[in-house]
Amino acid sequence: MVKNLVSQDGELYYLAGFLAASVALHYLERLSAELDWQQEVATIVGRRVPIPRLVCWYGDEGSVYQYSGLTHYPQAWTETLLGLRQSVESASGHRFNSVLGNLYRDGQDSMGWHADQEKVLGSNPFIASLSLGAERLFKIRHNKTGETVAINLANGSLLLMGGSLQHHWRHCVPKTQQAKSARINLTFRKIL
Ligand SMILES: O=C(O)CCC(=O)C(=O)O
Ligand SMILES: [Mn+2]
Repeated sequence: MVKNLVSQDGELYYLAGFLAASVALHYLERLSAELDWQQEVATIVGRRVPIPRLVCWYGDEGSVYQYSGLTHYPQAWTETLLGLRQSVESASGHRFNSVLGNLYRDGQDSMGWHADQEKVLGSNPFIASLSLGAERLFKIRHNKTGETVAINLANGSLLLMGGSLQHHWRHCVPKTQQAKSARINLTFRKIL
């Protein structure tokens, strides 16, 4: 049984070596070329700021997703993504109808503190997050106690978030001088 990495208020599991390193790097190359990576622009206090990573959104028709004022209409699944979804579903025992892709071009790309708590995900979403390429630090902090857990997300690893985690904890992928190369993260989700 895999150990829950948070002491309270949710579930967080880390599976290192979910994919073999060589297989994961192969997917990194393939998805870098194959997916429709977009530079999105967010409006923050009236100013338009490019978000510090590239993103893409794939899923079943109708799995429309909104966050930070941006609406994502999914593109149709590719064969590669369907294969990965199958593996992630078997390992996690959960079904997913969409995937958000994040491409961190190097250590200067990042994701700020947030929780995945959009209404369309339902109250206690189960999210499976696959890492390909450069290792990056993932931090998660409890909203009340400030308890922080840090995990190096290795190439080929799978991180699972569930239970009430998104109500009580925020997570981020900070900038770093260490990572010089690219990382793709795929977060498989279920839009209700
Ligand atoms: O890149 C990661 O590991 C985290 C991605 C994430 O938190 C998200 O897409 O909501
Ligand atoms: Mn997230």
